[in-house]
Amino acid sequence: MTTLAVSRRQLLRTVAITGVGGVAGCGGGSGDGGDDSDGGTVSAEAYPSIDEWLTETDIGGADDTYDGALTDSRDSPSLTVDVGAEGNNGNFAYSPSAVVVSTGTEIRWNWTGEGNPHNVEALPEEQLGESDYEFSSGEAVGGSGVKYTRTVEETGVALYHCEPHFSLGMKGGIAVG
Ligand SMILES: [Cu+2]
Repeated sequence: MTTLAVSRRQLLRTVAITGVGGVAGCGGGSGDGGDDSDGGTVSAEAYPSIDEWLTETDIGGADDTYDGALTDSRDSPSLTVDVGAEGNNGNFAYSPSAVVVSTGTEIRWNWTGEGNPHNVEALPEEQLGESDYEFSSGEAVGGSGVKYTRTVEETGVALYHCEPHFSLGMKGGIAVG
């Protein structure tokens, strides 16, 4: 019997088209929330390159908002990442900074307007060489309402950072698939 892994993806696509959906709450995430529906976390043990990226201090700083777990967003057709979230001694963090999504997910980086100009850059050759994705939002810009969107189609890992605040630990990691 042939098993096609396509159906789940198609389902996600369908959801993406029909559901504009509410923005997921971005509340602190520090609690031990009772619901175990969606939006749980996954141990970073399965994603060592992300764990290394967010904790090492040889290339940029360590992200102090990272606690060894990835936000599980695999059931969502899109993911919003705040750019300029609280962390790293100011508003120098992405939130969530570590996340796992399914292929076909639209990632929406959304500037909060806090913490000076930011950008989003994945530069595999200048990072740890482990990012399967390369992308850039361009030069750092300030203000709120700035958006950068990218759909991740292939299985892999994206390691990215904010150029001006790299040394402060403004880094992110997305596991796809
Ligand atoms: Cu920044």
